[in-house]
Amino acid sequence: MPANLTPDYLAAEKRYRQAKTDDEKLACLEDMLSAIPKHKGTDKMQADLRRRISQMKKRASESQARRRKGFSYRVPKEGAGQVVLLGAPNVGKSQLLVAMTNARPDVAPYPFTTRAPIPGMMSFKNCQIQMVDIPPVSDEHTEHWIPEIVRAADGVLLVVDLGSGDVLQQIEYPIARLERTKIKLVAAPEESCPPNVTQKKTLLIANKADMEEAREVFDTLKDRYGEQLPLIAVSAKSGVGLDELRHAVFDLLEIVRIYSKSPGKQADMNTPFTVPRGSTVLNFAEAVHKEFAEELKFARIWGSAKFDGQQVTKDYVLADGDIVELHVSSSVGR
Ligand SMILES: Nc1nc2c(ncn2[C@@H]2O[C@H](COP(=O)(O)OP(=O)(O)OP(=O)(O)O)[C@@H](O)[C@H]2O)c(=O)[nH]1
Ligand SMILES: [Mg+2]
Repeated sequence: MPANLTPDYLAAEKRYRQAKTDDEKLACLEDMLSAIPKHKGTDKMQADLRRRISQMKKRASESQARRRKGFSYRVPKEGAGQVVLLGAPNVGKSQLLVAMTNARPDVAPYPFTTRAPIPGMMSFKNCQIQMVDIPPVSDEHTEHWIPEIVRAADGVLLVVDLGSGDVLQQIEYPIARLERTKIKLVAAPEESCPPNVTQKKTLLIANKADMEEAREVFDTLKDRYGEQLPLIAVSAKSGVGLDELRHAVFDLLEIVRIYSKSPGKQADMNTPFTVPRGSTVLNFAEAVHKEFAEELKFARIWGSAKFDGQQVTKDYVLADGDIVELHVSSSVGR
């Protein structure tokens, strides 16, 4: 039986995809459930929505309980991917979060300013990417939970200070500290790495490029680490290099943006889905909705296909920016 989803439902689903916080997501899921037509054709979708609402409520009450006990250091992932700002004290991690995202952590000219993880969202190419600022890693003191935050992230920005005299130590110490917990910071996953070691894709961010001595220190850094990790010079204060950094973060996540289109309608080019690079039409359908994947017959593609609107099979590999029109055996989603 066709699902005949209403404009109200589709609008709520779109708001859900744009929602940044768990509270917003929960409100959208509840709107979707109240707007979905109640008949047999939508039974599975209704059950799925109820399950997601109850999971979201459970998560909210768990995090409330954790907040009552103290702050929670786990940062639930939001958006297209999560990267963590790792580094020695006072290198400008929090200033970078301010420069790149909507978050407003404390920034101060003394070490150990940041005491808890602070997430922010970076908008780039119509995607929302989560950046998490954390307390410093230092031989004086390192919060014991930092390795777990790094392990859970999709990537690491290892930040150093081009204005300081100990830039090599600012790299060596965090690398060694994480190695003790079997985390290796890498440019790209290495096949030779033992299976019990977690590899984390990392960018080396040389901050404070506006400082007088920065050029010279950057050259030293390039000689020593340029081959090992991708190196980007930035100034969180002046904005130099931040555009290159946004591109590099997007690339690090290895995602592609796919725009969904309904038959006979224009695609919404403001809110792409993001799926891992190499995803097929079927993987994309799964990301849109389980029902679409189950009922998928074929798709039409605008973008990477030979001609606009070309019909492709489920195993077609999508490219960044593709517009996809999913065709399903019932009229789910029309
Ligand atoms: N000149 C210059 N100063 C910067 C830059 N980025 C940060 N700073 C300054 O460096 C100091 C430390 O910045 P924070 O962002 O608080 O450093 P942090 O790495 O978060 O420090 P902790 O939270 O203590 O680990 C502040 O005085 C900032 O204003 C930059 O690009 N250029
Ligand atoms: Mg800080």
